[in-house]
Amino acid sequence: MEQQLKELQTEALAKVEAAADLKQLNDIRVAYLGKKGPITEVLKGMGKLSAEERPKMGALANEVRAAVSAAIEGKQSALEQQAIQAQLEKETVDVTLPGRPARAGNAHPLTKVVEEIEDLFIGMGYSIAEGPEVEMDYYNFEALNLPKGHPARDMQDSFYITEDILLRTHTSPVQARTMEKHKGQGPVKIICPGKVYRRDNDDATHSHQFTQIEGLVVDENISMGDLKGTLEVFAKKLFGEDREIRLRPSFFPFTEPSVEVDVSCMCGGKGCRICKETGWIEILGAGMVHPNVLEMAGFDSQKYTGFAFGMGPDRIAMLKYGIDDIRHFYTDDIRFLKQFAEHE
Ligand code: 2NL
Repeated sequence: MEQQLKELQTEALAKVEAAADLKQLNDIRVAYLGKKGPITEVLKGMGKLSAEERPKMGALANEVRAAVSAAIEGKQSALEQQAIQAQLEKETVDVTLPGRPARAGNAHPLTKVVEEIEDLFIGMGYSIAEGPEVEMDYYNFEALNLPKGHPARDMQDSFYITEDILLRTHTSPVQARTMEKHKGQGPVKIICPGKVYRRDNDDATHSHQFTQIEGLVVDENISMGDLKGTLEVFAKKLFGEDREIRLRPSFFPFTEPSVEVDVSCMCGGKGCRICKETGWIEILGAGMVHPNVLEMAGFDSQKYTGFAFGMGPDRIAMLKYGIDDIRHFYTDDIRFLKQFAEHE
């Protein structure tokens, strides 16, 4: 029996040593140390032994068990250690590699111009108002003194969704809506930036989608002088303190009188390609809010007056950055857009 037990121990230890992974090791544990294992089997023969021999064999059996158990534990931690080592080697990180910088984007040139203009007017006490791009005929046309049948509401010029709903053709409906909310109480002092839509054949200077910023001031005693002073501050801040503005008479259905506003060219009046040799560049349209527009929005046109203006940031950005084609703003060519990054 002693011989049998010693052989079992040698055999078990050899198998433990040879175990290639944790599963094999566990199978060995179950096979040798389990209740139905060979050690238990050998001890069943104890009945044939003398009273003297029995405790010795019991002790030896326990030694064998302990030796095999210890060998399994030792092998188990060795295998676990090996597994961790293998994983570490596989997932190794080279901390000396140079980092990959996250690519920072940049604001769209139109966004930059719009934000610069917004900041200018915020500095003069204006609030920014926004409204829907899908607009009702009433706010887009009717409330702006453009009654049914007016040529400016021609189906040819607008994207209609239904008879009464269209993509706004200017940001004026935002101003009409804002005035209405004031319920006849001044002052109103807002600028309205946003996307507008007209049916147009796209070319270098026309786009069916473009950007507009309109401004509106309604209060008691607002005069044409306030309009001129405001636009002069605006033009000098945007283009430079050395620039002048001039007003020329014009016509808009929603203002009376109406003006076209030019800023003096950076050529200093000598005449160049940009100002087409005139010394002046047209930058916006403006005027005194038509009394009909005030009345339709709920303002008493005897008590209140106002001025309004509208400009195209697309055109201003083209002038400012020397861009020759309006389509660059809307075709999302990253090579074009990247030129407006402030760093890199
Ligand atoms: C232009 C001219 C203009 C307005 C827009 C306006 C809005 C209301 C009342 C009166 Cl609610 N006027 N807006 C006035 C004059 C000119 O835009 O050339 N825009 C690109």
